[in-house]
Amino acid sequence: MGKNVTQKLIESHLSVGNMAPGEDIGLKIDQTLTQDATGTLVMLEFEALGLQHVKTELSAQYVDHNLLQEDFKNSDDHLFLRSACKKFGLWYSRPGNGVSHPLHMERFGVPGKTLLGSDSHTCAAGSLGMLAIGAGGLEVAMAMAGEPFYFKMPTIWGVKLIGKLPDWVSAKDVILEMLRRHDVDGGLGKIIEYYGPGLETLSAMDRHVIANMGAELGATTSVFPSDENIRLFLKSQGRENAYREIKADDNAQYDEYEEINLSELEPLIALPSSPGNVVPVREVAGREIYQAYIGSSANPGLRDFAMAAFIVDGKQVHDRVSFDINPTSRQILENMIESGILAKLIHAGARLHQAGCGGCIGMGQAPASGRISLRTVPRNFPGRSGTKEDHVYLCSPETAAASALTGRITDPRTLNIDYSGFKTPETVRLNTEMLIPPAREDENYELDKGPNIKPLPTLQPLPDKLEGPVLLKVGDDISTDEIMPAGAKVLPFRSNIPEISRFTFSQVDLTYYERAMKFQKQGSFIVGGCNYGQGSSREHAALAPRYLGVKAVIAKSFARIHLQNLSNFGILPLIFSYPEDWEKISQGDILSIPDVLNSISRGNNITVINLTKNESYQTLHRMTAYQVEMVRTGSLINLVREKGVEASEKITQES
Ligand code: MIC
Repeated sequence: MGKNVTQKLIESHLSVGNMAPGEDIGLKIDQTLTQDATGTLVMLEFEALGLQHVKTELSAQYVDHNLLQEDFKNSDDHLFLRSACKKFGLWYSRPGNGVSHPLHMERFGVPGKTLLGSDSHTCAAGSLGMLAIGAGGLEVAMAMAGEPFYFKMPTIWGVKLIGKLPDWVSAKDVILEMLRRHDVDGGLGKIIEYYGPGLETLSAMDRHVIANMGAELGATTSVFPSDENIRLFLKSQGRENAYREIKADDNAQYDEYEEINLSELEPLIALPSSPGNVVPVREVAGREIYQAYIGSSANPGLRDFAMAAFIVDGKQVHDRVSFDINPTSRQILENMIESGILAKLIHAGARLHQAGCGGCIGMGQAPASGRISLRTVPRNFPGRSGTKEDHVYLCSPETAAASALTGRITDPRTLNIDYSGFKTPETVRLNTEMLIPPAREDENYELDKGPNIKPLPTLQPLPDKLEGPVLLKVGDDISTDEIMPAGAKVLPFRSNIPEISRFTFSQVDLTYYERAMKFQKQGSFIVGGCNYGQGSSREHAALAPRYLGVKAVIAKSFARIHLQNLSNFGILPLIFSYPEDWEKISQGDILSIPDVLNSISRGNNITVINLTKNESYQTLHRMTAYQVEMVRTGSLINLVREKGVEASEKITQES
């Protein structure tokens, strides 16, 4: 039987297991990506694991998230990362060079390679025919040390694209259509592979838009073939020699099938406060807006800015609207300048921000209270914009720019502008100056640690018996933004766990930190609904609760990256065998799991006793033998210290 692109990518990197869905597999990782907001922890972990130098083909560290420098903290982090790159042998992308995902695609992406990144949108590089996966920082640190990446072989979901996008409809509407159909958990346990004749009309950057937001579907990653459009993209970046064709065989099969007729799509928009709340723009047209925001890894391409410029050219945006332009890379900014795109935007009233993630993670540009903000970013989880009860809608650059003009949500088709489209340029102006290559022999280089950079907390092994209160009970789809917010106030503490832990669950319950501190020694539980921990890869959403004493999270289901982060930091992730038991537990109930150490090694069934209600519940753990050992020893770091960096191979072979 012929192979699809995903199978080809996995097979060529398989180091443990076999490719049957549900099997535990290990993959060789060729490249890693880290960004500053997660990278400081990755470098501290690399150091704590006693590792010396990266062993990948290429590892790149970007500084794109924490760019506002209100005091020394973020700037100290930048210098720390610079020193870690010199010491451990990574590329360093300087602050202001831009967002990791489009930059990685432009400068380092190679069809056929694997990429592991400590950012959930690492999957964007699937646009180039790479297998690119977002993961927790500890796994990225292990991959930097040359260790395989372990995960359960997903099912492969073939999405056939036919037809051609109509005028005013663009790649963002394709991924919004996927979210409209399948919501934020529709991709759990799946790799999405796009194929079919519709691909011909989608440029590499269009594919980036679609692959990037596969993260919002909960998918392990998204994959595109590497074809002529990829060759043209790499050529325009001066890297045609990196091109290699990778296509599915003619008789390739998929585990699941779906079809999207591009010709039938229309402008779509995700309503607050979930990327899965998608409706046609026309259904909400006319609502008054405060902000129109263009940029981020979800719409990073020159075309996205060019289309916005085309719409506002020679006009003025509405005087209520903050029209925020966030160039995604310095190179794109230079091309915007050279082609006149920037002048058109600025003239029309745009507010220009530095190249980076900016308002997408609440690093400035917070919207006015109770007002609508239209953004081309990938996420609109509650409060993520920095405004507590925000109203963020996700849409294409076309819809955002059209709405900026009228001051109301506007379907771009109704402006009656003659559509010109965008022709992807064959050559672009390159800027590689702010990417600093790895130094060769700098193992003695001192890590530059400012006063806010604190050592990782020591995590104790799992005790024999867990007993403590349910400190918080939450519903479905709780995102890591709700567990541990991002934003300008919190992000500067990413390298200081005791301080950042003060913000744990602050979006949901302001009393959580105080209450948790009382049980820090004894331990406590969290009860969650479906898809617990969706969204980002931030380890802080596991490490901070752990620091506050959380011993187990019992949920109906978990998001992939967060589930792994929990076991990496020694929190027991348990799944209700009977989801209706969620109803029976109340916040404040005292739960107990006696003989927990033996129970998790013996099998998958764990009984949780509710001492307050005199009931018991059946739960399951789906951990591998390797993960059980992490939880037993207290964390992956403890395990590696006990058994060496090859712990995974030893344990997997023994089990
Ligand atoms: C995000 O979009 O949520 C982030 C901020 O990029 C995160 C990483 C982080 O929390 O630092 C992600 O997507 O993993």
